[in-house]
Amino acid sequence: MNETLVIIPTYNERDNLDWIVGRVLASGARADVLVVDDGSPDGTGALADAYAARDDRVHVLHRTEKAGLGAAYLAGFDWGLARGYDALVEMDADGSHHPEYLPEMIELLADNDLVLGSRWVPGGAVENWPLHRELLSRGGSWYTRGALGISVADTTGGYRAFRSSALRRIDLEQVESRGYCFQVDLLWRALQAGLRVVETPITFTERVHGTSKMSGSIVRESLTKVTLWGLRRRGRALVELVVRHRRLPSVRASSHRVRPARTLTTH
Ligand SMILES: Nc1nc2c(ncn2[C@@H]2O[C@H](COP(=O)(O)OP(=O)(O)O)[C@@H](O)[C@H]2O)c(=O)[nH]1
Ligand SMILES: [Mg+2]
Repeated sequence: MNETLVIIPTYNERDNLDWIVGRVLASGARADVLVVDDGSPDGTGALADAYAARDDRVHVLHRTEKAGLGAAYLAGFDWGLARGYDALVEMDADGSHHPEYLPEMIELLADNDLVLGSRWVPGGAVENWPLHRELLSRGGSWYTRGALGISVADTTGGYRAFRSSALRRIDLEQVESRGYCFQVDLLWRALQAGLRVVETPITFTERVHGTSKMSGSIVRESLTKVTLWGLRRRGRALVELVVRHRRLPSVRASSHRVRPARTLTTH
């Protein structure tokens, strides 16, 4: 078994599947692949089974219905952690995340817990993306940074490598997001858990085959959740401030008692 598992969630990706799996296997990353298919009506699951039958580095997890990107990844993480992989990688099926970056990302895991493929750091880029998607992505990262008080440039990207031991430090059962907001959710939890997170520049290329599953409800879920987490964070900060203030008088009272002793020792 290879030490790295690349998890590829699929929903109606039949024209992309063989191509993306082949590129991962040829990337030089010595990785296994897990396709997590949500019962795609276009037969992606059957294509993945056929690949798995001819190459034992390829595995397939079939789920019965379209339950969102986050739910698919959580199932994939469970699968990979149960089998003892050292590193788990998230990758879209549509070719937007170039498998050729894998060796470099996995190498970065030597000193980090989570490596984010980032479009919005110097050296990062997007190709063939409609302007409205770029604005949504840049705007989403900007809003998330402000709401959560974090300095990550690309908070919503979906090309990531996790050290398994670090992923185990996050309570994955608590992850509530099911849609694309899952990416921000997991990043936020990773940072709160004190994981060492690093961004590495990637070029993201918009898909050529098939259609995007991005939807208004996915955007709404993200906006609502990030706003809520941001408010909770500010609420917690406020509570801490109040508690610290209320402690101040007692600190002053105790220093009262300390002072005579100090006077004695200095004379
Ligand atoms: N298993 C599963 N995969 C999904 C689901 N929604 C999206 N995906 C996959 O997630 C990846 C990213 O989706 P895509 O539609 O390309 O999103 P975009 O790049 O933001 O437009 C692709 O591999 C999709 O097939 C889902 O509900 N279940
Ligand atoms: Mg895509």
